[in-house]
Parts: sequence; structure tokens; C-alpha cells
Amino acid sequence: MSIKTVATTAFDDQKPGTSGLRKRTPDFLRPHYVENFIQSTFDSLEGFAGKTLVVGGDGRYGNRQAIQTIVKMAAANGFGKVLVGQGGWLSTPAASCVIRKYGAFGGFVLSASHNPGGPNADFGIKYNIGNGGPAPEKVTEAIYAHSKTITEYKITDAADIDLDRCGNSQIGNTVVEVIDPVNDYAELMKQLFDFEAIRALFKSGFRMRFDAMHAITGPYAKVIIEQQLGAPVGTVINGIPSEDFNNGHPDPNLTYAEELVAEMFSANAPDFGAASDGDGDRNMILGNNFFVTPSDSLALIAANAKCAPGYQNITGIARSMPTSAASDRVAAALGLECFETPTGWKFFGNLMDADRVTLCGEESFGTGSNHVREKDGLWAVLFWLNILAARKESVEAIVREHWAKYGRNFYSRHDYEGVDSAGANTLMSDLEAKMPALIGTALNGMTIAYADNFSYTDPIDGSVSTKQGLRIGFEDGSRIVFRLSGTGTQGATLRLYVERFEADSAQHVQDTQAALANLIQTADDVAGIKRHTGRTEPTVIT
Ligand code: G16
Repeated sequence: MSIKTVATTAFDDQKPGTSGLRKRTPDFLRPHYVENFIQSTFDSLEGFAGKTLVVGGDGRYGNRQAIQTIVKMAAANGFGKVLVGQGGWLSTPAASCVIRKYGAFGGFVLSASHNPGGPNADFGIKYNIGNGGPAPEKVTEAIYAHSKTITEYKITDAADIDLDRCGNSQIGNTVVEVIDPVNDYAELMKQLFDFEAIRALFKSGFRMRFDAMHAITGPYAKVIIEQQLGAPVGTVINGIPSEDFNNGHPDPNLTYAEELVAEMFSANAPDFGAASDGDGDRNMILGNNFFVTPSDSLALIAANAKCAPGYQNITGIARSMPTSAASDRVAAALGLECFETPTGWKFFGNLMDADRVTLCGEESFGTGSNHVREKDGLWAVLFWLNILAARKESVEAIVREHWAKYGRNFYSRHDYEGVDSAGANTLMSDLEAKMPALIGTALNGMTIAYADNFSYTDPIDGSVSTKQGLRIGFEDGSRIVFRLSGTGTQGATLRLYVERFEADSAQHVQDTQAALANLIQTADDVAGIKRHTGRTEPTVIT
């Protein structure tokens, strides 16, 4: 085995977005593209000689090839050990778990998350630091800076490792260990939740459907839900990961998880339904003919945290800015700190490391806690199972009771996917320009209390993140928020977030879109969505 130094030319498009570098697969297949990004990452880090690197991904097209490259480059760059999930598999939360458990220096997670996979779909690479969480902005900015000037990378000429067999092999001085991708994660879940109570729930005839959407959570859900918790075989559907998610779109929402949604909204629906995304960090929670918004799910989990043995003492709750304020109400009632961060799980890391928050959540179907430093789809599902096992009520009854107690934050997100970037950028810049003059004026009968571009100062390290979304808040507490997605790979995706608080429980039966109709109309009036995007309606409504 020898180490080769390979001359390369920099690419100018390796800027990590909301969650790592995500692009079309053909972009990653360009010669040296993966190598440049990996070397730029190594060149941005210090002190990893002899340390451990974790590598795994969601099994999508390109996963195995990228892993072979990363392993050989890690050896050439001086890592002492590389831990790789068998088959190249590690869900995003499992990768975070493994990094933390084995005190690794960091890890690479290969995934484009909820985006489709395949030779003509999407791929992604994300670097996570030693706390198990996505690299903070100062690291991703350093990676980007290196990627623009890189001239060479290091790689060994070793043979490919056998990804399918657990065990150790050696590349020069570097040990490569292929590990079971599920064990460490399943072990952690057992420590957090009351498995006995959940087993009893399934024994009592409780019916559940978990849709793994042909993605990475399948193997985890089969082991934990079917084998360890005793749910009948067949509870987990679409449980075998496929390189292109069976030609599907592994995004667990009401639009893309259509098989699950059809069953959960049928006459003979199971008691509980859930789905997870491409890399296993997102979740959708459904009851019998009932949808729980991710924002409500976070609030519900917080309010019922004591049902789970691992959550007897929660310190605080954090949510991303566009996420509804439902969890703020729970935090206030429980006397907990609560934080509003920009979109991106990486912003929760410092708060969790400092033990200021235990639970975090985002409207984008992400919920999690300080057990790892990623959001965790299956964790959220197990938390709900634990709550259902403890309370022995239906999902709908639990949510309605919560609304009656705390009030209901009617909430919806409208996505305009793949719109023309120029039009989307103009929409945002025009709106931002007129914001100062909007304050104090009335729109469709509602007076604007504030209008700004959200900026966040991290309370732990003082770092400032600006331009995180345009917010218009009204005097009655309602608000509309506009953001351009940082995870899309084609054109631009405009996200409109709409929220209205309703204290009166007699009004909670209203349909969400109807309850928000005036705000949705106002958003178009003020921002000219139709005019700028050329679209008459959103691609996805959640
Ligand atoms: C990623 C981030 C999340 C973010 C989501 C949507 O999730 O980790 O924090 O909320 O993208 O971001 P955007 O609105 O910019 O598209 P995932 O599941 O894609 O890793």
C-alpha cells in the first residue's frame, strides 16, 4: 500500500448548505469531486492524527463508492481508525450515536436526506464533528474556503474494503472496522424508553404501521419495533433500503408518504402511523385519521416527557424560527428555557452541549433530543409509542386535550419547489426592501407588529447568523415567514410558513387551511408569490 498525492483543480460550487453538500448525483460523479470535498474537509480540521473517523450513509446510489474513497483518503491523511456501517449503512442519527459512543473525532454522513436518490437524482456529503452533530458554520465555511483553492489530495492505493462483512481490516497503519449499523443505536433507545410498557401495548392488540419509504430506517425499525418491541411482522412496510428508494421520494409528509397516508386515513386505519425519510432523521406522526404537525409533536413530546424513563428532567426546549410556537407554551408552563434558532439542526448543537436544552424540533419533520446531535426519526416514533403506552389514549385524544390546555397553534407550510431562482430571489429582496415601511400598517385587517430578516446570536459562543428568513408578525401573534430552502438541488424552493394561535377550544375543530386562509392570502398579497414564481399553487402543503 502506498499513499498517492493526486493533483486536482478546485470546483467553485462546494459550499455546504443547510445540511452539508447536496447536489445532483452526476455532479458528485465528476472526476475528483468527492475527493476534493473530503480533502478540503480534512484540510480544515486539526488534531485528527491517529483518531477515529465514522463513515456511513443511507444506502442511496453512490454511497458505496464514496465510502471506499473516504476510507482510502482517511488512511492516507493519518486517521488511526475508520468505523464503517455494514453495507455502507448508517442512518444519520445512528452515525451521530456511533461518533459519540466511540469518542470519534468526527464522521461523514452520505445522504441527500429526503431528496430522491439514483444516478439522476441527488447525493450529499455532510461532515459531523466530535459531538456527533453537523459541523457548525465556522467549519463549513473553512471547508468551502479550502475547496476553492485546493490543488491536491491524498489517497492510498489499497484495494476496496469488504463493506458487507463485519470485522477489522488494515490499510497501512489505519484499522478499518465494519460494524453492525443497528446495534449501538438500538442499545441507546433501550436506555431511553420503557420497552416493557411498549411491548405490553402491542400485546394488547394496538395496531401500528411504520413506513420506512424504502430507506435506511427499515433495518432499524424491523429490529426495534418488530423484534424487540414485539409488533407483528409486517408492521414495518417498505423496509428494505434501495438505492433509489424504489424510485420514490423518501420525504415523510402528507404528499410523499402516500401509501401510509392512504391507510391511516381509511376506515380500518391502525391506531398509530409513522414514517421516516431517506437518512432516518425525519419523522411523520399520524393517528387513526389524524395528522400531528411536527411543531405540535415537539410540544406534545415535551409536555409528556415524563412518560419516558430517559426524560425525567428536561432542561429546556429549542425550535427553529419557522417552527410554530406551540412548544414555547409548554416551556412556559413547565418553567423551562426555550430558544428560537435558525433553520438547521447544527444550531441546536451548542445549546445541547451546554445542557441548556434537552428537546429540539423543527417544522421540517425533525424532532430529537440530546441523546445524539442529529434529529432522530425513529426516536420520535418510539417516544410517541412510549406516550401512547403510558397514557392509553388515542393519538387524536391526546392532541385535542393538549390543544384544550395550551391553545392551538394553527400551522402550515407551503412549498413552491423548483421555481426559477431569479424570480425567487427577487421576491425575497423586494419583500425585504419594503419591510421597514410595513411595520404599523394593516394588511387584510391585521396590523403588522414587526417585519424583519431573522438574525440569531448563539447564546453559547456568541456567533451571529444573519439573513435566516423574512418574518412578518401581526399584533394578534399570527405570523408569516418566507425562506428559500438551503437543501434543494434544482432552481429554488420557496417556503412559506403560516401560523395563527387560537385559544378558544371551540375553534380547534376548524380545518387548518381554512383557519389560515386570511394569512395565506396576505402572504401572496404582500410578497407576490404567484407573480414572482409563476405558480398558482404550492407543490407541497404540510
Ligand atoms: C435539513 C436540516 C434541517 C432543516 C431542513 C430543511 O434537514 O437538517 O435542520 O430544517 O433541512 O431545510 P431547508 O428549509 O433549508 O430546506 P434534512 O432532513 O434534509 O437533513
